Amino acid sequence: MEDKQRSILIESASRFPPPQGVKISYGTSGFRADASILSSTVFRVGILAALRSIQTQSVIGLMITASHNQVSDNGIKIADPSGGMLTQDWEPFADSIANAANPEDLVLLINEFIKKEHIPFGGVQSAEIFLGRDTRPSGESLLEAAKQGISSIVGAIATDMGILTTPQLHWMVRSKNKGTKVFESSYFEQLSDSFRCLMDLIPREDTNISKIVESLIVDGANGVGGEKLEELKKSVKSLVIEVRNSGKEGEGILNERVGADFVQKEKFAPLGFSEDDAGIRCASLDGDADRLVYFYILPNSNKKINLVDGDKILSLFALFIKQQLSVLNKEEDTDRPIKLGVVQTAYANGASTDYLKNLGLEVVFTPTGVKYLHEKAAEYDIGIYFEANGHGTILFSEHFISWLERRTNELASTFEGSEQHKAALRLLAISSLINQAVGDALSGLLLVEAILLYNGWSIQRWNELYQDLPSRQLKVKVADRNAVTTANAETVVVKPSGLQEAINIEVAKFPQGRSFIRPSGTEDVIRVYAEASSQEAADNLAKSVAEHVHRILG
Ligand code: G16
Repeated sequence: MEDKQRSILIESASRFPPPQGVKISYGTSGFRADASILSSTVFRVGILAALRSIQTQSVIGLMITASHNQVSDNGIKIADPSGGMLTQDWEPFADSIANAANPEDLVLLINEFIKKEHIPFGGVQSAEIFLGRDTRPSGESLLEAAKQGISSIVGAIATDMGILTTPQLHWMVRSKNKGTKVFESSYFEQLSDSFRCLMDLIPREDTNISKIVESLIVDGANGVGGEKLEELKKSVKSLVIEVRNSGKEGEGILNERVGADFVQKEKFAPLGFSEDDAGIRCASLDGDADRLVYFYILPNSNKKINLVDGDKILSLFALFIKQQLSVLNKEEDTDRPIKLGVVQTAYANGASTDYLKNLGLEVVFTPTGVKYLHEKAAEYDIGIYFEANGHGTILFSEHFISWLERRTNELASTFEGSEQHKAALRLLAISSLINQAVGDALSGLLLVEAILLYNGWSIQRWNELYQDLPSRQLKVKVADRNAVTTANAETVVVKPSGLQEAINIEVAKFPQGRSFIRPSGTEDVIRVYAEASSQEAADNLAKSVAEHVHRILG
């Protein structure tokens, strides 16, 4: 490293000293902690992003957000050139620089990494990083720290894209690197145009549209998603959407008893909803709008809900795509069978997995975190992945899209307007509507709405696809959550010894019992999941497993 570069780094890093006595770890989707201790981490991630941009000769994205966490937390997510999460190979480097004790150690680590990764560093170099942030009050100063980190690498520039949802920033990075438009207006245009295209392909005479055109109520978690949905609404006039908890001044606090995480974990209506909304189709976004769940309030239930979670969204998408493929895929049309696969995690309700397998689909499991699911889904022509918490999307391989485009053109010239032609057009519209960079609550919501309209289904009918096994999730605060290691897509505890045996004994007591634990990568807790044949049994199983966690981990 040249002297000039070294001294810029030393000087700027000295303005962002790391917090004393705290180890910061790269978690499920980047760094996350109380905002007050994050400036040095965010500054250093700015450096990492510049190096990644130099190495890949592409734009990298940095999003300042703590997603579903409480408002006093913040964090940073990194978008790789494809728009997906940072490659896992770079995570150890992220960890090590975040924890370097002083500027000299930091420079040493950077130097070693540049050599190890053969990054063409020094001389004439350029890097560009897109920055975005959600609506957290700490976002502005952390964004400034990221800018300082970026500008401490010679030739690197930061482009502030403003207040965005996380998926919008990932979409912009992907678009920029593909050479297409990156404006926020282009994002809204792509979503609304492809939604309209899907709507035009609905066989109107068959649908009972009136049943579901009644308004959809969306809980915006008092975050950035509510504001952006208001914007999107303007160009999808065929949907009647009422946004609550939209983040407007005085409406409530970000993620506090609102949002997808709250609704999914508590199975309870968010603030701002009442018994008067019973039976109406409702949806909930999380704090940075990369998760989506649906629900409806049960009448006279004190705001209890029926949750229509990520597993049911996955099932709706998988069923629809499978139907379109079977209309389209006459044997003679393809040179090889189209590979459609779905990816879930251990949190997927057992009933959803059975349902998907009964549809004849290949179902595979990965650990929690979209970075794992996304990677797996990319192995298919069409890979659909969803976590039960509502984070997921659909990936279409380039090979499949080229085939589909060719096929659509052939059908347009021979069988224009045929069911086969329409199925091809629908699949193309989905590939453009769904955000293929990362799970996106807004694009997911439009696809759900389009499919419900196509099927003429109410939310209640959708919910009847299968009946969830009762489940319960708990959080346990322990002395050191990193003392737990797991295997087999997080279904088995490897360490500490004795814990898995204790879980097995509990599970055996309950018919259809299943339970696992894992350290959260976004909060300082151990998560406990339990499933059983009745709600009471699932609650009891979760409680007894949580007690073992507490007993063994302190
Ligand atoms: C992030 C990840 C998700 C993961 C969630 C919870 O979501 O992107 O894949 O499911 O954290 O992770 P954990 O259980 O490790 O806390 P988000 O929406 O919070 O960014």
